[in-house]
Amino acid sequence: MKRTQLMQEFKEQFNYEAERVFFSPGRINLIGEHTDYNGGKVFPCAITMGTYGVVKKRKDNEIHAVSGNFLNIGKITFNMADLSFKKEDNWTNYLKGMIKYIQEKVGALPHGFDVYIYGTIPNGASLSSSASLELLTGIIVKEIYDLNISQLELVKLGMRTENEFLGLNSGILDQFAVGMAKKGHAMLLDTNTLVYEQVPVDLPNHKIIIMNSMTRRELVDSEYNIRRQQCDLALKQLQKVTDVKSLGELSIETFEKYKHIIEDDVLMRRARHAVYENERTERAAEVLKAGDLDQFGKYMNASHISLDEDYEVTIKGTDFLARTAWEQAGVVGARMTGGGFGGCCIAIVLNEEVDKFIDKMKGKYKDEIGHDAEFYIAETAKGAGEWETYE
Ligand code: GAF
Repeated sequence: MKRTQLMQEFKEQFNYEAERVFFSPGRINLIGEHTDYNGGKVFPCAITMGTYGVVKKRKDNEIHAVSGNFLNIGKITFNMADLSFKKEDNWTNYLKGMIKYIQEKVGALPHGFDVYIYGTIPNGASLSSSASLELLTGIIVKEIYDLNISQLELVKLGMRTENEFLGLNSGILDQFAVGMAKKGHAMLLDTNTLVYEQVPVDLPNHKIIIMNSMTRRELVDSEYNIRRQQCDLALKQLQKVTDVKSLGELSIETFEKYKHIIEDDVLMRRARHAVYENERTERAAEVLKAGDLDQFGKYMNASHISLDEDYEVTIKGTDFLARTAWEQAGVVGARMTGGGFGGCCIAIVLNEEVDKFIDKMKGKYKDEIGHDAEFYIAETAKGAGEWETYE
C-alpha cells in the first residue's frame, strides 16, 4: 500500500490533507492454539497484511472515522465524552473501547481526530483483524497526543477492549503478536508471565502459505467462550489434587496421572488439548531454533489433530485444508491457525513446490467444499507503529 494513495483517500473523505499514517499488522500463530487463556505458551508472528490509519487532529472533541472497506456505511462520528458501546457504531466500537481505556489510564485527551482506515486482512479469517484495529487505535492515540504509555500497556488495553467492551473472553495472543512483533521473527510467549523470546523464522527454502477457508461458523464468540469455561471447569477439578493455578502449569506426565479426576469426557479432552499443546509449543520452538524444520512440521500436524479431535474447533473446510496439505509434495506441516470455527490454516511449503501446491489445493478444495479458498504467502512484519518506519 502506498502512503500517497492512503493520503489521497483520506483527502477524498475529509476534503483536507492528512497529517500522519500508521500501520498495524495481522498475525498468524505458528503453534500454541487456545493455550493463551490457559496460562500456556504461544508462538505467533505478525504479518504484512494489516490495517492502515490515516489521521488528522481535530479542534473539537469528536472522532470522525471512515473505513475504506465499508464505504457503504459512510462516516461514523462520536464524541469522546460518550464512549459507550453502540451497535450502530459498528466497527468503530473497537476505537471507542481503546480510547475509553486509554483515557482511564492517562486522563482525558485534549481533542479528537479524523481517521481513514483501510484493512488488508480478510474479515473473519482468524488473522486478527480486530486486534490489528485495536492496536492501530492505540498507536494513533499514543502518537498524536504524545502519551507516555508503553506498547505493552496498549497490548493489555487491546485485550481489555476485546474482553470487556466487546465480550469475547480471549487471551492476549493476538494483541501481543500485533503489538510486540519483530520482522523475521516469531515470539515464544509465556502468557502466564508475559516473558517472551523473539525466535528468528529464517526459512530460506520455504514459504509460509496462509490458506483461507472463506468460511466462518455462526456463534463463533459464544463457542469460544464455552471452550474457555470448559477449561476453567477442568482446572477446578484438577485443583482438587494439584496446586496448579492454570492448565499451562501442568506437565503431560502430571496430567496423565490425574486426568481421571475430571469427571466429564468433554472437559478432559479440552484440558488434554491445552496441556499437550502447551508442551508441543515449547518443543516446537526448540526444534525450530535448532534448525529441525521437519520436526517442527510434525508438531504443527499434531497440533491440528488435537484442535480437531480434542478441542473441536475445526470445521470441514479448515480440516480439509490441513489434512489435504499434509499429502502434497514439499509440505513440511500444516494446521489451522487462530481461534478456529472457520478462518485460516497455514502450511510450510518448499519454495519450488509453492505454485503447484496452491494450484492443486485450489482445485481439491473447490471439488470437496463447493466454493473457493484463498491463498496468500505470509511475510512477517513488525508490531504496530508509524507507517514511515515500515517503508
Ligand atoms: C483467538 C483469541 F483471540 C486468542 O486469544 C487465542 O485464544 C486464539 O483465538 C486461539 O489460540 O484468536
